[in-house]
Amino acid sequence: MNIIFLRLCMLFTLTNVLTVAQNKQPNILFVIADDMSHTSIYGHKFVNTPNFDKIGQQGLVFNNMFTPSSKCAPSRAVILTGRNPWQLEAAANHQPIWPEKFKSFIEVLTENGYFSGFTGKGWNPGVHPVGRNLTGKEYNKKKIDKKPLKGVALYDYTENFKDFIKDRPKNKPFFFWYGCKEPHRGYEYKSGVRLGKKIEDLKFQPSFWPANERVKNDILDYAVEVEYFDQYLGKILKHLEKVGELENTIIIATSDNSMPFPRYKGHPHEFSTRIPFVVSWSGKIKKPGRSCSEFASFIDIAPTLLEVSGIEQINSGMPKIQGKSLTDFFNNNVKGRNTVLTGRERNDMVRPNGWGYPVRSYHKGDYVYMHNFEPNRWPCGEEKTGYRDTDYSPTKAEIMKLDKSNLFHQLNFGKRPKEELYNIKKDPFCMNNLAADKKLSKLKKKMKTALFKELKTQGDPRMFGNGAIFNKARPKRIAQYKELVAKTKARMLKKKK
Ligand SMILES: [Ca+2]
Repeated sequence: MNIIFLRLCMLFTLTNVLTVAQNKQPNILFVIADDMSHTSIYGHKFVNTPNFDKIGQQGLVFNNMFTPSSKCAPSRAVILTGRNPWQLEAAANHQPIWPEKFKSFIEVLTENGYFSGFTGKGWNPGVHPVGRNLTGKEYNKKKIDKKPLKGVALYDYTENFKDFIKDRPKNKPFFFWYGCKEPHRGYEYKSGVRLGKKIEDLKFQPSFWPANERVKNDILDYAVEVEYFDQYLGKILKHLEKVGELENTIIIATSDNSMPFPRYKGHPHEFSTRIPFVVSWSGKIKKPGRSCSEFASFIDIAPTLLEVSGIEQINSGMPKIQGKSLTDFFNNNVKGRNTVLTGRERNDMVRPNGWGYPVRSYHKGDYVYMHNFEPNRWPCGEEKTGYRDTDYSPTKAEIMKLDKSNLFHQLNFGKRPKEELYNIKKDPFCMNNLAADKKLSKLKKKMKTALFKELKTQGDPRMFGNGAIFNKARPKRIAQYKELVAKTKARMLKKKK
């Protein structure tokens, strides 16, 4: 009797220990590059990213992860809130004032016992709410002595991570945001070739850029900054292992938006909104090493990280999250993820009256339907702004040299029709707009109806005639349009002389 009682007691204790161990909140390492479209795990041979790839090899590779807006501030706002840009008021735009009502999931983690911090770039650029840390405490004191590439930032991401780990209370789980500033521009021209890359080996060449030497060099200069990001990732992972926390850490590695090149960053096409995304979590991912092709969105990140840390959304104080936790991917049990919505509002201030370039897109199967709400506006801004809604670059300069009737010029800077429809499988660079194709008119109508229906459900102001609210901005920001036009004019005059 006594023995049975003792055994029962032991079993009870053991079960309790197991439950506690199973419920231990994991650490979270969130890795976010700035303007990166390529890593070698996706088969892009012109970059070598062994550390990023290793996370995917030990976990999951997402083939169809989308940011709903391919520009820094709105994309990061989506990550933090789990809401689509059109559900974020001013934060749909670039460089906004953060609306007070939106709490970030990292603030919620911190309230629930996490020790949270970031290095590099957190949520930016924009005006932060006073007294709040949207991505945790800043760790940016450590700088490098000498830049190995002229275009990189001075942050020593690894040393800052080490400082964070030193400060961490041992009894608390942590959240850390490695916000690498690379491969954001500017680049050191011909640094790719200087570091051993070969122009003749480069296979990546979108069909809407000239395939000349200057453009190819620009791509290789971007490639070495991608690798710079990856090298720091490797050092951070090594330190995580050294302090014995690798096993209990869920790692997500991605980028905020696509590469800073014409028709990519800031733009709404499929190749521009689809972002590299890998996750690892020791022992918690079924059949690790898989890649998944179901659709997912950056709105799914916040609910995932709340779920894995055992926090109920309803108790988070966050406005309703639109995304859905990615744990079904971890459990190899994905159902019903066959569509995704993307779009954009205002990026750079390149139009009068605070106007943006509103777009919403619906991705399903091999097709994407895109709705341009204001086809009379210029997607990159007018010529007199220098098409500023695309970052300056050697590639951009090469295209601007061309005649305006040239197809490259039109595709990169020209106006777009109200509707665009592409078959991504046959036409990955979206060169052939099928919106006027009679054979596809039924499909187009179906996709548009589904898109608008879903946007209405999500409360998109554009669906209720209130799109003008996205034009609002602080006076200082509105004034940037006139300043930009004046600056561009002065630059043109100087060039002529
Ligand atoms: Ca960015």
